[in-house]
Amino acid sequence: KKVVIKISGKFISPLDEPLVKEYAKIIDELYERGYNMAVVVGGGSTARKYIEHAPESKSLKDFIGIEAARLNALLLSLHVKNAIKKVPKSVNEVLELMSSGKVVIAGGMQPGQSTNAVSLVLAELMNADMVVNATTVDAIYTEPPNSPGAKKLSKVSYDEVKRILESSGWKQEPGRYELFDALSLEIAKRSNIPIAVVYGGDPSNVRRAIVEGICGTLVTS
Ligand code: U5P
Repeated sequence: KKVVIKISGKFISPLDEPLVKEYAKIIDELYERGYNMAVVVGGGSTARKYIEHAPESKSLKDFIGIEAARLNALLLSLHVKNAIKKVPKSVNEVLELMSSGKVVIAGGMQPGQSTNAVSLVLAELMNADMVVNATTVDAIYTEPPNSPGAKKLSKVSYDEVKRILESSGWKQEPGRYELFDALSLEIAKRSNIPIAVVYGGDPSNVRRAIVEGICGTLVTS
């Protein structure tokens, strides 16, 4: 089984080493059980801080966010026994590193998107069965999770996720691509790649999604 794991930078950062180690353990365990994996790590609060202090150009802000995500990715890769200790900067490098059979751990790639888009591109490149998105919410809701009428969705379409995000003021801005960026949903849709949304604060949710198929929300066509 081939999977891409996208982990929010909120959970992979120098601010919480025990959690980084827990993720590393689970990735090694899945690798040793025969799963073929790529991992993408977000920029978290480090990226947001750098973005805040970068010059007023969206691409420059994205650019510094990319580097922050790469640094978090490198941190994780150093803790994962079966990972390549090099963070790819392009599709070219991703393909090269993937041919090693080890776990490739990526951060950002290019401006105009978030690490979510990177995870879907990697999923296409390796023909993955699914993407697990370990994020800051446990599921996708009909409205923003903290609003009173919000209902949890166990399954939702790519188009519906887009509608939900748009109705809550979705922005494609550096450091503020909420939950999914637009590109990630486009790529998931064109290649029909299911995305399992789970709460990333507990790494065992990732294992559960991959091994048992249990997740907060499954996004499909
Ligand atoms: N970013 C990009 N391109 C990428 C990945 C990330 O421009 O391929 C930038 C965005 O500004 C993003 C930030 O908000 O780095 C941190 O990534 P993320 O944690 O939002 O996914």
